[in-house]
Amino acid sequence: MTRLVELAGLSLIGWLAATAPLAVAAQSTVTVDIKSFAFAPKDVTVAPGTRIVWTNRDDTPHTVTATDRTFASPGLDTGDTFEHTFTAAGDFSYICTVHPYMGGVVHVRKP
Ligand SMILES: [Cu+2]
Repeated sequence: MTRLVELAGLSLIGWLAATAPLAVAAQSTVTVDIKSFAFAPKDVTVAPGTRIVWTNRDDTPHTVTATDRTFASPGLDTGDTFEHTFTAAGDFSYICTVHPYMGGVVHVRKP
């Protein structure tokens, strides 16, 4: 009988392990590199709730600054990252304030 309870306990743990990651996997992450004075990729299309992580791969400081200022990074040195989670659908353009010719767009679309 004890053996049966142990087996039941193990299967419950297995069930929790199998289902718990699904519950926390709702937020996905997309990465954008900042390199050679450009955002790569320049355009990304994501679902609402997606987190975007930008990483500066240049030896020059850059920023990630929304043109409507809804998000704005500090100056990012080499290897620094900035992240923003997009909750609402829409098109969100951004630039680097140090080099305003550097631009990118995040398209947030419901799947
Ligand atoms: Cu820049």
